[in-house]
Amino acid sequence: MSSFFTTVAEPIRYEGPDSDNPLAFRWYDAERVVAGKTMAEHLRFAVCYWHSFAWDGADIFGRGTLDRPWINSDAAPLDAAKQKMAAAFEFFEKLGAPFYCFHDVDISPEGDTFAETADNFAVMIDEAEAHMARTGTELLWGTANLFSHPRYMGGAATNPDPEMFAYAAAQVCQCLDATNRLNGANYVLWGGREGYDTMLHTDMKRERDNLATFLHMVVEHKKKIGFEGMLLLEPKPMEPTKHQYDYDVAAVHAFLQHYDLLGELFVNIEVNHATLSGHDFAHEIASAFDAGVFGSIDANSGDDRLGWDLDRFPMSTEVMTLGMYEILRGGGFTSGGLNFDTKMRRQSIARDDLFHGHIGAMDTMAKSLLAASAMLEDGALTNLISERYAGWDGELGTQITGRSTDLAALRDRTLAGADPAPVSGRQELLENLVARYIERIA
Ligand code: XUL
Ligand code: CO
Repeated sequence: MSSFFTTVAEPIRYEGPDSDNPLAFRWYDAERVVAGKTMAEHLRFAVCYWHSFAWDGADIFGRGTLDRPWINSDAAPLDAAKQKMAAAFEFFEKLGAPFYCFHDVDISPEGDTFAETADNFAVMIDEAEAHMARTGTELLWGTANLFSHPRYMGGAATNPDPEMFAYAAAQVCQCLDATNRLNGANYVLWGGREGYDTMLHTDMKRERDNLATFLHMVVEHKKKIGFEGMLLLEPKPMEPTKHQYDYDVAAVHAFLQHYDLLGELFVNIEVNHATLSGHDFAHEIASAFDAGVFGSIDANSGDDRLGWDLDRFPMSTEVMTLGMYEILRGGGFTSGGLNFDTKMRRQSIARDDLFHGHIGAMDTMAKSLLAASAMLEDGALTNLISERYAGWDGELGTQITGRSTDLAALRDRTLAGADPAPVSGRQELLENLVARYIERIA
């Protein structure tokens, strides 16, 4: 058993909104039933390995600030990886997060050759399996890091060199097998550098075709090994590249349609990526349900003034309520969940800061669930939306949608004097209504 988080002696418990204990949940009560399911079943929280344990706070201007002794450690790489994993599982257990997520390179050191990397990975998958059995923590998803190594500077599946495509395929094959062995609920493919920095050296059609071929190979392998989880693409418009092919949910949906991949791949929507693409989080969720590609969520937030993927903890109940509302309206998660793709600020260097970040985020999501489910149950918004579109169920509406009229007939009708009166959209009233649902959470 690791004792890295020594200042947090007890598992975090629910103490209710009146608690002043910063190491307690005020809203997340795992067993509380909301709209027929427990909060734990609705929210399916996961902690991400990369920001929490594989990153020491280094940014483009300065070296690491966080206390992560296994990074740059003198210990043998596998020993350091085991120390990191023990601390990670200590954290998952004390926080009471039911799931975690990892990239292959987060949990296991890379060797000098792929064979050596694969051996290390096998050791660490055994180690993860033992920790999971001991603690009951489950894997929400695994993924391969196809963007950090210099070989991927020009992309992985979209690399101009097929050798890099092949290397990426090897990595995904290993990681999908491991995710399957660990009973992962899903497998994620974020297109780290699947895009371009400049069109001057880019054959975009070839790159998109190759990406589709890669994804078809992943689908085939998934079927071959009998992996039952969802395969998820994680849309992001830019950063690190200038333009990424998986720009947003709509672009991913069009890509899947074009390359005959619909029904095989779904989306993992990240809040900060939605912001970067110029969309609201709720918009991306609604688009995904509408297109039948909704999968899972990376819950985090950006910053109003910094246009970068900052991966802050989600702390806005206003934003998250509208997101949870769309998730509930769409039917909720199946195998997906809420992964905190979030990182500490560089100055948050106390070990227990990692708890404070996650506790606040879990409470925000629980509050948002309560507000959203009350809104949905009362039909507060749905009734107003039905009223707003009621004309489409009337005579004219059904004539238009049933195509029993045409452009000329509509002109004649208008010439004959039809002169519709506009009706208020009532946006402010509705915003106040949402605010009241948030105020009333109990
Ligand atoms: C990067 C990002 C990744 C994916 C997994 O912006 O979100 O961490 O979630 O590769
Ligand atoms: Co993410």
